[in-house]
Amino acid sequence: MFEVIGERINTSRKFVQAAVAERDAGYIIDDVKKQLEAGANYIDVNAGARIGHETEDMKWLLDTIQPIATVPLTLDSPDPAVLEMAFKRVEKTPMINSISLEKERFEAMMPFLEGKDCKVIALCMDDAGMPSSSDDILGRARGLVKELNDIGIPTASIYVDPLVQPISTDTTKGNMVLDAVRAIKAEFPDVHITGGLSNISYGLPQRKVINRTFVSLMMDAGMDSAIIDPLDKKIMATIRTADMLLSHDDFCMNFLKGVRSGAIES
Ligand code: THG
Repeated sequence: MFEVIGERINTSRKFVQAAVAERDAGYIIDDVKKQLEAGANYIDVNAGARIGHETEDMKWLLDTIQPIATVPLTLDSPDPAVLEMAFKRVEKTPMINSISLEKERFEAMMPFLEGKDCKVIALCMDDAGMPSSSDDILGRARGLVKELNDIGIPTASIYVDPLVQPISTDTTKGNMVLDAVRAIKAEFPDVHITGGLSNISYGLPQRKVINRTFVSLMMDAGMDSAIIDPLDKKIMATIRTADMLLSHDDFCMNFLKGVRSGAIES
């Protein structure tokens, strides 16, 4: 089944940033509970936006969320020192977000990841920047899978983020990432595909309809996870429906459950 990574606990969001600054635990707990009720399979925690405060903000967020976290957390930071601290504070096997092929980040992350029991999001980013073709994305995914396998992370624990890019300036960017996902899944059937989706619609109006149409195309290509707002009822309904149509929902049970609870409507 498709895995939803709830993206809302991120200090780049204005109200979350204010709640973190004021140490308003009630606001954070309420938000996480809503994401869990909406069906989040992971809760992403990103404390990167208050410069100079990431370690203490992450610590406080984790201590606030941990007691109510019925699902594992996605620890979202580029800094291995923050991740090391965070890793020690979580009870369930976390997902680490993320490693990339950028030299500095890669070299700092590898010793942190070696020997750890965790899932890992692997960004198809390197020092040349964003990938420029589907072959480029595939090549980077290949490099990341090999390096992570070499330090003992099994392919089934790797979540490749192919990096979605805007179609407003280049309409081939949709096909580029869709083709890459198909190629990655053909070569590594056990690998997961995840990522944010909203970049696809950057620069265009009515972004949400673009994002949710795109997620269903990505799911056909092999995407089985995404970092999204689970309180966006329409994208959640699209994901549940596409999962059923792709035969990932035995007896249509989750779809029917979603309809009965009112989460899915036409
Ligand atoms: N890949 C991976 N990790 C990621 C991303 C990704 N982590 C961060 C980000 N992208 C996903 N998380 C968020 C969290 C919040 C918002 C968007 C992405 C968000 N944005 C509002 C907007 O864009 O309009 C504005 C924020 C606000 O409320 O002020 O909410 O791609 N691996």
